[in-house]
Amino acid sequence: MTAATTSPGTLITVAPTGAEHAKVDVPNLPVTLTELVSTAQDCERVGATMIHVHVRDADAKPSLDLGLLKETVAALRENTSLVVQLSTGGAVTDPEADRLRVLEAMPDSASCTMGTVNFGDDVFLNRWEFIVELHKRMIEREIVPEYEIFDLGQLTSLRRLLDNYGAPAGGHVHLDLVMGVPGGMPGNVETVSAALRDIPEGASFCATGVGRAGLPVMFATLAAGGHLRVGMEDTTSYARGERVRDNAQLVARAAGLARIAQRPPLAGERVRQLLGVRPVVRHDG
Ligand code: KMH
Ligand code: ZN
Repeated sequence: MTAATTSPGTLITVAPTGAEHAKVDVPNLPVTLTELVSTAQDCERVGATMIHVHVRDADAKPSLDLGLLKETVAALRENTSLVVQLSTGGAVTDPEADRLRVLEAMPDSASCTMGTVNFGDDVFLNRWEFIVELHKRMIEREIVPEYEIFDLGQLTSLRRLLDNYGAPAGGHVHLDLVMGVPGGMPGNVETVSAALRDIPEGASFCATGVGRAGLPVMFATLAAGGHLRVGMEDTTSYARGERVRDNAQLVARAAGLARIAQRPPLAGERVRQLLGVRPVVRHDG
C-alpha cells in the first residue's frame, strides 16, 4: 500500500541531454541552445510538460556557467510553456559551490539529489550539509525541488530532511526515482514497488530507468500511479539494436503508453498546480 499520491494523469518530464554522453558518441544529442530549444518544442508538442536541463559549453562539454544557465532558462521560457528544471547534480566532477550557484538562474524547479551514490566508476557526491543547503536556498528563492532518489535509503533521508527543515517551496513534495544507475537501485517492478512504501505521504513521484531499465520502470510506474521521465540523458537506445532518433520519439512513446494506461499526459497548468510552481509568466506561442 502506497502513501504516495497516485494521479489520474501523467506528468511527462524530458531529460534531453544530461552530463554523461559525449556529442561524438551520440551525434543527435541536443547540446547547443538552438538544439535544446528546438528539442523542447518538439517534446512539448508530443506530451512533455517539464524539462530537466543540463547545459553544455561551446565545446559540447557539461557546464554550470551561470550566464549560460540564465540564457537557457530565458530561451526555454520564451519559446515553450514547459516547467523549466535545472540540474544541480551537474557532472560528477562539479564542485558544490558551482552546483549551488545554479539556483541563481532562477528556474521554476531544480533537482536535489538525496545522497551520495556510486555512479559507474565514479562517485556522485551529495553530503548531508550540501543537501540541506540546497533545500534551504530553494525555499528562499521559491524554486520547487525535485528530489532525485538513486537508492531506496535516500527516501529515508528525504523524510529526515522534511522533518528537520520543513516543506519545500510550493509546499508539495515531488520526487524522481532514478533507477538502474550502476551503483544505485535496480530498475525493475520489485524496486518500484519497494519504493512506494517509503514515499512520503501526499508526495508525487516520477521514475526513470537508465538504459535497458527504461521500459520496465515505465510500465511499473504507470501501473503504480506515478509520473514519467524519459530522454537521452537516461536512454540512447530506443529498442534492441535501434538508436534513439530524438528526444521527442521517447516522449511520444511515453505519452502513448500513458494514454493506453488511461492516465493521459497532464496539461501544463495542471502540472504547475500539482508541483506548486508559479504560473507561467509569458509565452508568445
Ligand atoms: N549527472 C549526474 C552526475 C541531476 O541532474 O540532478 C547527476 C544527475 C542528477 O544527472
Ligand atoms: Zn540530470
